[in-house]
Amino acid sequence: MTPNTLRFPLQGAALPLAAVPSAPRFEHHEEPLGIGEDRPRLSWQVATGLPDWVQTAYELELGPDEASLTSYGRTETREQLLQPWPAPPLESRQRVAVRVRVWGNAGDVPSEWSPVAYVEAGLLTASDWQAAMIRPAWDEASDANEPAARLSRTFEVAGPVASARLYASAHGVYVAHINGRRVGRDILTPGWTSYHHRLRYQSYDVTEYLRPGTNVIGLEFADGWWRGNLGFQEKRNTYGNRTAVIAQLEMTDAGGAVSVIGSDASWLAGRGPVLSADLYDGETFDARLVNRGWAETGADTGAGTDTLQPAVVVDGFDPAVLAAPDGPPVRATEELPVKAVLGTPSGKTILDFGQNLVGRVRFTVIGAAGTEVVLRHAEVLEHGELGVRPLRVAKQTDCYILRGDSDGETWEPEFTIHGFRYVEVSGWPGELDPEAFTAVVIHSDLVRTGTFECSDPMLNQLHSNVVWGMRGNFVDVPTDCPQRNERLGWTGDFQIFAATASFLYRIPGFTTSWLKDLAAEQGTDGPPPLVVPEVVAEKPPFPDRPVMAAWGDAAVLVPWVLYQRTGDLEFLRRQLPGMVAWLEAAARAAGPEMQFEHGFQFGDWLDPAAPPDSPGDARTPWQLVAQAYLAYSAAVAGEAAGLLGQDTEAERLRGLSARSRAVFRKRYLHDDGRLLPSTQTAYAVALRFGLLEPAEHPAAGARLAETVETDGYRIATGFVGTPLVCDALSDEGYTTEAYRLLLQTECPSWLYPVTMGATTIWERWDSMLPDGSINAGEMTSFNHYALGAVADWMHRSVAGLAPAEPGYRKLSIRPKPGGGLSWAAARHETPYGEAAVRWELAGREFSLAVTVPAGCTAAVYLPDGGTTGVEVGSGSHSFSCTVPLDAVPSDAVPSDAVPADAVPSATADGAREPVFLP
Ligand code: RAM
Repeated sequence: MTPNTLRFPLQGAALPLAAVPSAPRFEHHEEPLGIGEDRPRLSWQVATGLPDWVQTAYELELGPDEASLTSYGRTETREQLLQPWPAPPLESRQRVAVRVRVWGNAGDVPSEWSPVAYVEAGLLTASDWQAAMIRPAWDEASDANEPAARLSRTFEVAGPVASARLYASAHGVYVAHINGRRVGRDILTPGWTSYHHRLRYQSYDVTEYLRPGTNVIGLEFADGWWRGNLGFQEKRNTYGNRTAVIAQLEMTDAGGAVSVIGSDASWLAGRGPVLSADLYDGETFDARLVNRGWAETGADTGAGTDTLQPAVVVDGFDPAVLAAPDGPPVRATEELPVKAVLGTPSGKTILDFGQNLVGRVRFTVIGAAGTEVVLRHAEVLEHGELGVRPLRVAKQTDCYILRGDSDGETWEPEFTIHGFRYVEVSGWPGELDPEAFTAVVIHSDLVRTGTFECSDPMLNQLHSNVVWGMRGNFVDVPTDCPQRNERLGWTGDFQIFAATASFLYRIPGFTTSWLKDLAAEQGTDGPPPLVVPEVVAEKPPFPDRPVMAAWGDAAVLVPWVLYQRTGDLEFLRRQLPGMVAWLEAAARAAGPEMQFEHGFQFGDWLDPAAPPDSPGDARTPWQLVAQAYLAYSAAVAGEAAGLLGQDTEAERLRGLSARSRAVFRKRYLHDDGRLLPSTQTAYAVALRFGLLEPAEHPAAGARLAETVETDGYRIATGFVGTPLVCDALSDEGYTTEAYRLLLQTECPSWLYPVTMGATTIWERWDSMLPDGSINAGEMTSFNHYALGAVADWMHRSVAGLAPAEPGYRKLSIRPKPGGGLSWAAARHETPYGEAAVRWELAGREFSLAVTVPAGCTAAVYLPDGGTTGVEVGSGSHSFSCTVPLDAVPSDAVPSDAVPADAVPSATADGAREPVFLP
C-alpha cells in the first residue's frame, strides 16, 4: 500500500555539499514498465547543499543493464527536465538501464553518477499481440448486471523461468490470477478511457508467479464502464453488451527462449462467485462458489471443470486500439478503521468511518454458510438514517454470502467502488465488532506533491477536504462526483480544478491520458464533449457537442495549466489542434458579431442564487461568461501557438481574443468603469482574464470589493466566478476582503460546510442545510472537488508559493498574510525538487523561510508594501520585514500602535500570477 504522505525523495536531513542527481524519470511515468513511448524523455532532480546551484551540462549513460552502460556524451544545458532520448528508439519489450551525471555552476567537476533507473517498453505495435480478445460463448442479458466471468487455461512450464511478463486488457474490468495469486495491486483495470479510441493494457512482471510444471492463468472480469450502469441517463451497454479479455503471457527461460501463452478459443469460460458487480450498484459475492469457474491444475482448486465451456474469439477486435498507460493505475492507498458504531431511529446499525471517502469496505466474519451480510453505503446521515437520496439510482450496496468457515472469512469486493462515510450493516451474524471492518481508500495512485498548513484549524480542515475531494474523484479519470449515477469526466470541473490538483499530486501522466481522450473524442472540428470519456451526448438535454464556455475551454486551459506546472510543451503541442477547433466552434456560436446571444450554456453554474432545480439560473448571464472565456482562452491558445513557433496561428488566435474582448467591453463595461451586471463573477473574469486595461483595474477592484461587501462576504459566484474571486481581490490589493470571504462561516461560504462537519468539498454550498436535512436539488453531492479550487489561491497567495516560469524553474514567493493568521506554510515537490515556504507573523514582525530547489531561482516579494522582488537562487533563505497595518491580525496589535503612514496604497503592484494569464 502506498502511504498517502508526501515523499520528497531527495530531501534528507543534511544536503551534501555536492550535486547528487536522482535516478532519471521517463516521461511522466511513476513505474516505467510497459511504457508506450519508444523515445521517452528523461528528467532528473538534483539535491545539493551548494547555494545557487544551476546545472551547466549533463551526461547520460544507457545500456541493457548496469554492467554495460554506454555514454551518450556531454550535453551543455541547464535543462534537467524532459531531455531527449539519446539512443536508438526502444523496441517492444526492450529494457534499458539509464543513469545521469551533471555539472553545475560550482566548478567543472562532474557529480557522482545517479542511481540507475530501468525503463521497459510495452508492446509498441499491434502485431506484437498474438493473443485474441475472447469471451464466454453463453448468452447474456443486456439489461442487468451479469455475474463476473472467468476465462482461464492451464499450461506447462518446462523449467525455471528467468523472466515473464503478462500483458492484459479487457472490455469491462478485470483482475488476472496466476496459480491462485492475484496479479499486482491494480484495481478496476484497464481503467476508463475512450475505449473505441484507446483501450489501455497493463504490463506486469510475473516472473515470481510461475513454477516448473503445470500452471494456470485466468482473468476474472465484470461489467465496469464497458457495459455496466454509466451516467445520469440510466444507460447500460455504453461500449458494448459483451465483456471480454485479452491476455498475453510471455516467458523467457535462462537460455533466452521465449514461450507465449495468449488468450484464444482454447481457454475455458466459467462463472465464479461474483454474482453481480456494478460500479454504481455494488457487488454480490457468494463465497460458497469461491473456486468455481477456473480451469484446474489438478490439485488446488477442487471446483470441477464440468461447468466450464470453451471461449469464443471476439470478432473484429483490432489490437491497434490497445495503448500503454500514461499515468498510474487505480489502487488502494490507505485504510481507515471504524470511528463509531451508530444505532438509527429505525433500529439499523451504521458504521461511521469519520471521513467521506471513495473505496470499499473489507470485513472478516464468522457465521453459518448461506448467511447474507449486506452493506449499504452513503456519504451522509439524514435524521439519523442513511442519507441515500443524493445517490439517485445508484445502489452502492454490497452483499456477501458466507461459506461458513469457522475460522472466519474475509471479503472485500473487487469490481465496484463507492463514495461513503457511513455504512449500514444488515444480516451480521452475532454481535458486530467494529474492528472487523476496514474502509479501503481507492483512487489513482498519484504521488502526493503538495501540502498546506496554517494557524487556522478551519482552513486546515478546508484544505483537507479539498485533498479528500480530489482523492475521491481522481479515479482514473477526473470525475465530478464519486457516489451517484454520474461519476463522469466533466470537462468544466477539471478545468477549474487542474491548477489545484497539479499542486497537490503529480498529475501529468494522469492528465496526459485524459487529454488524449479529449482530443480523440473532439477530433479536429467542433467543441470537445461535455464529459470525457464521452457518454452523455445524443440524448436531451445534451445535444451532440454543444458550445459550453468554461467546459469546452478545458481543451485550452487544462493543457495550459499542465504546461505551466511542468514545463512540458508537449501538452500544448498535442492539444493545439483541439484548442483551435474549440475556439473556432465558440466563435461560430457567437455569430458574425462575435457576440453570444441565444441558446443555453451552463454559465456560472450553481450560483447560490440559482434555484435548486435550475442551477444555470445565475445572477451573471451565461453570455457574459462565454464572451469572457472566448477572449481569455483565445489569448492563451495564441500564446501556446507562439511557444510552438506557429506564428500565423498565434496572430489569428490573438485577433480572435481581441475581438471577443472588444465585444465584452462594449457590452458589459460602462463609462463609469462599472460592469453591468455588477456581479462578483463579472468583475472576477474581467480582472483575471485580462479584459480590462491596467488603468481600469483599480476602479474595477474597488467595485468588486464593494460588491463582495454588499453580498455580505458570502459566496455569490458559481463554478466560473468562485475559483477566481479571491485572486481578483488580492491582485488589486483587497487581500483583507479575500480573507473575509475565505473565512466566512455563514452559508454560502467555503467554511460553512466545515462548520457542518464536512470532510470533503460539496457540490452545493448548502448540500446539507443548517437543520441537518439534505438539499432537495437533484444534484446534491457531498464530494465534488470543483469548488475546492480556492486551495490554489491558498497555496499561491496565503502561503505564497507559485510558479513564475513553466515547471517552477523560477518560483514566485509572494505571501499575502491576513485573516488573522499567525503562520502559514506550503510545500511542493516541483519537477526540480522540493520548494517550501513558511511564514510567521508576530505582531507586525513578519518572518519568512523559503526553500528553492536546485536548478531554480525565486523572486521573493515581502508583504512590506514594497513592489519589487528579491531574486534568490537555490537553497534555503530567510527574510523578515515589518508589515503594514492591514495585514496584522486585528487582535494582535492595538490599532494605535501603528502609525497611519504605514498603511500602503491599496494595490501592491497589480502584478498577477502567471498561472492564469498568458
Ligand atoms: C453536474 C455535474 C458537474 C457539472 C455539470 C454541468 O451534473 O455534477 O459538476 O459540471 O453538472
